[in-house]
Amino acid sequence: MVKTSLFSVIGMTCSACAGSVEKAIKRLPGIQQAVVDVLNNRAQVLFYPHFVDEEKIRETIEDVGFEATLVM
Ligand code: 9UX
Repeated sequence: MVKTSLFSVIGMTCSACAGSVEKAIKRLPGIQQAVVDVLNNRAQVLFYPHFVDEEKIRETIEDVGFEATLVM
């Protein structure tokens, strides 16, 4: 079963920022899709909970250099 989570991502100033966040998320196991919206400071992620969880995704976004919080 795929789960969908929405994160707030603060600090992205260009589309390359969004691209690097997307790329980092997609490198994790269990990610089906990641869409990062620089204009709205959001990342929507579809993932398989058996392989990865929200906190791991959140930490991965932070590792790229942005402040991430789980919205829903
Ligand atoms: Mo370009 Mo976005 O260095 O921070 S990737 S502005």
